[in-house]
Amino acid sequence: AAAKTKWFTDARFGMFIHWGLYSAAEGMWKGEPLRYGNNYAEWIRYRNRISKEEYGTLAKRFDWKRINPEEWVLLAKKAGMKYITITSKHHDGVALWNSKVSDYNLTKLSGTNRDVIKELAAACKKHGIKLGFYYSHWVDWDHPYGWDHNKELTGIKDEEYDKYWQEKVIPQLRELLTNYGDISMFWFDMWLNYKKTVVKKEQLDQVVRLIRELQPNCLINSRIGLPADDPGVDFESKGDNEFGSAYTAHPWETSGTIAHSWGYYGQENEWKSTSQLLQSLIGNVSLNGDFTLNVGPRADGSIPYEGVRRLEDMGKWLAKNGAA
Ligand code: JFZ
Repeated sequence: AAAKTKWFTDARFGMFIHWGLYSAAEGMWKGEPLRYGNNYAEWIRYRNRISKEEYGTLAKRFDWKRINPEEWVLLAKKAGMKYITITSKHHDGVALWNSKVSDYNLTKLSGTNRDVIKELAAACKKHGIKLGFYYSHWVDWDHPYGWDHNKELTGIKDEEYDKYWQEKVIPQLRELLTNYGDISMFWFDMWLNYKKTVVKKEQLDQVVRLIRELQPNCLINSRIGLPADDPGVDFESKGDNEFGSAYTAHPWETSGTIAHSWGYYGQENEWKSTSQLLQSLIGNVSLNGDFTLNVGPRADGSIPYEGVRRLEDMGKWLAKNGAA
């Protein structure tokens, strides 16, 4: 197991990318700001109760002449990062790739022939950066039987939820594990405990088996919802405020975002300072952990200047002071 995770513990620093239809909304919907909650711009479909059809029109705002995933990879390299984890499907249920499982994906909705995941995979390969996929398995606001928090009130039958799992989660993961070359990790999302939610242990085990079968070297994070010492978990994902917090025997990382929101937020005003970000990185590395730092590009693919500047400054610091 140690050999399998060596690249990850050696990597120290990675890039998280939150990018999807929500990036085009920029935290505003029809002149109304993102409704109150966690203030995450990527939650706008749920917070502002946007219909499927209307939400889909955000795809028209993507500027395909400008979008170039290779730029993300080059920036990651400049910052001294060794891997990239991108939101292949966030809670909104929209696949970023040209998925055959559901037409509700970025390629089809924006009427392009581009597949951003394919382009990112090629750029990562070209520049020696490892590629991982964030995939929202538990929450899906699009599939009629996917989980959204309204279902805490309405309830959902186990058979219905399994329909979502078998119709969408499993076939989409199969696509991601088959069509995009070597995948270094799957970063599943949400703290969930299968004993307390709609998700069943067997469903999580099914996902683990699929990954082990198709890509035995691909790492799986603890946010899949299994205990950190479960054989299905390769590394532990800590929360945004758990930098260098507790020693753990397992390989681990903290994911943090460079501002407050994960997805692009036009009104963002909580950018972390470069020294705070460096302290998070150093704090984790001192306890043998990684730091996965998130950026939220706009719908034209560009990363805001505030983010670029911080990543470049971190890269400069690392070039001077980091271990080779
Ligand atoms: C989740 C997502 O809802 C969010 O949109 C983003 O993708 C982030 C990386 O993950 O948000 C969480 C979930 C749990 C905690 C914090 C953010 N938590 O328990 O601290």
